[in-house]
Amino acid sequence: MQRRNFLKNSTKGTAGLLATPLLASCSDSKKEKTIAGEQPILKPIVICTWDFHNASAKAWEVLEKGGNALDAVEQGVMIEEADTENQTVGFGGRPDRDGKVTLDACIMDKDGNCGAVLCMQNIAHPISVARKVMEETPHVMLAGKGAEQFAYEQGFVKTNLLTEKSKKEWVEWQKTSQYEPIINIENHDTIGMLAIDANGDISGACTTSGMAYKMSGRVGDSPIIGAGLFVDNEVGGATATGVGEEVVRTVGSFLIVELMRQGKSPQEACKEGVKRIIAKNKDKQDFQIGFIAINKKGETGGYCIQPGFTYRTYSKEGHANNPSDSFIKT
Ligand code: SD4
Repeated sequence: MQRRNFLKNSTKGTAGLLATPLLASCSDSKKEKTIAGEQPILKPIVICTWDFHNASAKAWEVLEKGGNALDAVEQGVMIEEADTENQTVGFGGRPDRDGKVTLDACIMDKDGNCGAVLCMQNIAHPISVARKVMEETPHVMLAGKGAEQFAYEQGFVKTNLLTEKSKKEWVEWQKTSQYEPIINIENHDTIGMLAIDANGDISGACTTSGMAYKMSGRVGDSPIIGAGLFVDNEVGGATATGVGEEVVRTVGSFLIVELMRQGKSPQEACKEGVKRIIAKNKDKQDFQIGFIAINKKGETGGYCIQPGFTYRTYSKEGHANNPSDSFIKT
């Protein structure tokens, strides 16, 4: 039962009796708050797109030691940025059609502070540069050469991000140069991560090398606050993976957080977010979008267009790779 409904009901003759235990149970903010008749808040907890066990385990390690959600999501997604086997994030990411690896990332904290880097080259951990943009500059986004220059000023080291494997595949792709920005289960692994720490505060991070062989200068949803990621510490957070252009068109993550504010569960909100995208693409649904969300109670959800999307959860209740429900069933 929602707290507001509970209070409404409690005025029907039993207010005096019921109000006291309710207020008492909420009086100590350090304790896990419970509202009469509701489950206790599940925290800390971390959730991320796809089956990124190592990334979610790293974030959980930070949270379990009492670390804050911002450090947890940064350190969690850094695992994927460093993993050259993941060709959609950071070092080892697939290049644009000119052979340049350009990275997008953003981060958002409990106070609504945020930072992003767009289309940045030669830096292995764009999420940490995004955090520096948030913490060390009066700005929210830095793009291209400016972002790279700022990273060097902050002590980041120039790194060639194009691995032999990604280079070989790009050389092969050039034989046809067929530009098919279709994203499905086989060719994308962007990581979006949301965490609630022991204080109940929420932060999120999202990082990607974007679409393989994209046009030079192309930026997707992942570094765009509101599209690829949004956090409101009063409500919850959401993040996305898939065809960024479609996520931007609906400002997907912001939409999902607002739907949760209106009372939808994370699951219902993600489903509605996907339905809005479907409504704009009535004749063409051969692409993938996956949304995940978490609310203030630690409830989680995910929804996607094509079957195959999964998301990881990690809390004291254990960890799991959860298959997401999808709009298209087979
Ligand atoms: C983008 N949303 O750049 C990203 C791509 C993605 O897994 O999610 N790939 O549009």
